[in-house]
Amino acid sequence: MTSEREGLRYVIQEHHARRLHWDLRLEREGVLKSWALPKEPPAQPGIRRLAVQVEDHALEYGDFEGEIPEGEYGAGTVRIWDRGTYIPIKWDPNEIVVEIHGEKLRGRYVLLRFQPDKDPKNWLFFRAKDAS
Ligand SMILES: [Mn+2]
Repeated sequence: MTSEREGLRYVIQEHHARRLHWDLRLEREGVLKSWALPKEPPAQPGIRRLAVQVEDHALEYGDFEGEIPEGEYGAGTVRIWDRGTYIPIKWDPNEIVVEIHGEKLRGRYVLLRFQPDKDPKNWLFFRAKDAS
């Protein structure tokens, strides 16, 4: 397992399933915490994307690229859209702040559970404004 000093694993897989989406995954306690984004993840501040939390995935899955066969869950093509490491700044039940070091996404990002009681799977994912 990666140590926190080196950074934990971060990956986004572009998933051409029945509907195109992006799977954001962050290593946490030996698994990949996972969210599905219906729209492309934002590289700049000011764009908030819905991120629907899905089941944890095994760490090894973060390297997966290829075809999920027809008839299986998530059938379609998976490609690595971005990967790297991240540092957790804050990991609360309803708010996660991370420093992402990827190729496409770099900087401080926030995951915010915006309806914790009504719809706990729904989060917003966005890049924080740069600190001045
Ligand atoms: Mn997916």
